[in-house]
Amino acid sequence: MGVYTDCVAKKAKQKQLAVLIDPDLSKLSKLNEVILTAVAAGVDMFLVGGSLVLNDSLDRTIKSIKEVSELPVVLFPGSPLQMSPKADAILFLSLISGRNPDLLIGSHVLAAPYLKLSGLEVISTGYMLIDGGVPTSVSYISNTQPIPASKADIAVSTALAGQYLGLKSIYLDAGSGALQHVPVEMIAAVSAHIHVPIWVGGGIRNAKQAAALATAGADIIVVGNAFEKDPSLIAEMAQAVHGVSV
Ligand code: 1GP
Repeated sequence: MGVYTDCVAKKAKQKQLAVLIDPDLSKLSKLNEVILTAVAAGVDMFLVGGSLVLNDSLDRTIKSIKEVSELPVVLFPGSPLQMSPKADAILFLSLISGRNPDLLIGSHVLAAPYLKLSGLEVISTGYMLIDGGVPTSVSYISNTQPIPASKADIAVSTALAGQYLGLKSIYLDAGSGALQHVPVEMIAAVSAHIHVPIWVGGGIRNAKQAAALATAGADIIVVGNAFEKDPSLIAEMAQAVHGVSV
């Protein structure tokens, strides 16, 4: 069964928790601690990627995960350079909240032949940047404006457009280290209008927030920074997310 098929099947049964590992930020000792704690906590998958990956840490990170876990490893690339056939799947992100043609289709054209050869499962994903109260790396590097946090209607229209274009999932991201995560009201509004799986990440710091977002309609909660700082949060966050009824 592919990662996406698994996601869709689980969508009807259980909310999911994905641990985001930024290969550049993860010191080796902390990386192993995060991976082992996540596996023990029963998380659903690992996402690997970041705005900048400055060395060969991508392959090393995937290898470290694969050594101790059979969980899916999904690339969450900040650029077309962040591809590795060692992963299981890739979120093929189109930045639909922005109007930068390179990030809507240009980089995808460059990446497509590599993806074909790589054997990676490709999950087309409408990536939506939502204002999290602080300028983010994604906003700066992509040269795009986030959707204002108060504009749930714009988020709904954008997500719907992405679904109508055939994108297989939608990712609402307040950006790594956001002051405020994506508003619960926005997730509820988007989830009421689309049927594809919804990923939500950026600035989620505790189990209460994760559960509230999952209850509002997020299918997969993505957490990076908070786990990097305190891996002991992973178990309670996994329990909270898995405990939300669907
Ligand atoms: C960022 O959604 C991810 O793209 C996760 O953000 O690192 O703030 O958890 P955090």
